[in-house]
Amino acid sequence: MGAPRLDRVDESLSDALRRGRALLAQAERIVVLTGAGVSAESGVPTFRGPGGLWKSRRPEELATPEAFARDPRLVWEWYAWRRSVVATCAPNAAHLALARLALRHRDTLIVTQNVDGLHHRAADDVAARSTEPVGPDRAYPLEVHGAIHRDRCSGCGRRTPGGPVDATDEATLPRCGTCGGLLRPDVVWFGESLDPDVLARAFEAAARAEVCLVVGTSSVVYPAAAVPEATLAGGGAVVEVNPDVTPLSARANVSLRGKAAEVLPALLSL
Ligand code: BV8
Ligand code: ZN
Repeated sequence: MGAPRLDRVDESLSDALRRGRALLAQAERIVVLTGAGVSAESGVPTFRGPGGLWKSRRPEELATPEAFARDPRLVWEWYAWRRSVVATCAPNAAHLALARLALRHRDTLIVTQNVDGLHHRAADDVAARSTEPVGPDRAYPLEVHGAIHRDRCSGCGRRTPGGPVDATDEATLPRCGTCGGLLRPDVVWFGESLDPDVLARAFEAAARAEVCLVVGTSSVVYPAAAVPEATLAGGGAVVEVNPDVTPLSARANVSLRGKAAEVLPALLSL
């Protein structure tokens, strides 16, 4: 990481907001990268923050193919619990502000590391209320780590909408209706490669973007954390929204120290 940019040490949030708004207003192409922090105010626990632990286990221990091979019941118990939490959550003001940006600003791509589906739901909500005849798909995100509400067969790879999961015993775990293989959540685990086409689309858009808006991620998981680096390498700017400092903060052109649901409506308002 480069040396911290001292010109911003004492910048107030309002100064940073003003600079962030100016950068976004001039941008023709915008890429947004979101992480668990954008869903925090919807009640979805983050990975590394308070509540990020589950029964004193770390995501890196459970979100791996090895953990699933070793104890599919335990991994399904964690995902069934997370599905039940997400089912009670709704998009927050940050998701809605990002959906409005993507529906209003032609060349905006939302790339999310989240698997909770809240960006999709925000896009549907905003498009349904819009007076303009615009479909929600422009605000649908690129889900680089998959979707927790979808199942995938470990045998034949068939994808199906996630059904109810009885994780009380290995014998009761969901199985594929086609080949009988064990189903798994349709997410990318640590040590698994991301879909190369999805990844290429994210990096191509980031390299061309004038601004990469990075919201609610600890910027430690690769290759997703490299998306804003592609924008910087292409001569674009990075605007970060995060209450905490992250490894990206020192390289961001603007770092907004605040919560997504509070900062984004102000940053993205017309
Ligand atoms: C890959 C889906 C090629 C599942 C996730 C050694 C061996 C093997 C691999 C590696 C290795 N060393 C490094 C790697 C690569 C590894 C990696 O990066 N590891 C890290 C831990 C060092 N990456 C991979 O394995 C990737 N694949 O590289 O393939 C390969 C193949 C084989 C071998 C080697 C390489 C796959 C990574 C995908 C893992 N799947 N999720 C599921 O969800 O169950 S990752 C998961 O954590 C999330 O999806 C997210 O991407 C990631 C990071 O989490 P964040 O979203 O950033 O959330 P976090 O809690 O960390 O931070 C929240 C942030 O929000 C904080 O900054 C906080 O301050 C802020 N916040 C809090 N409240 C708010 C807020 N912000 C705004 N508003 C608020 N209110
Ligand atoms: Zn199958």
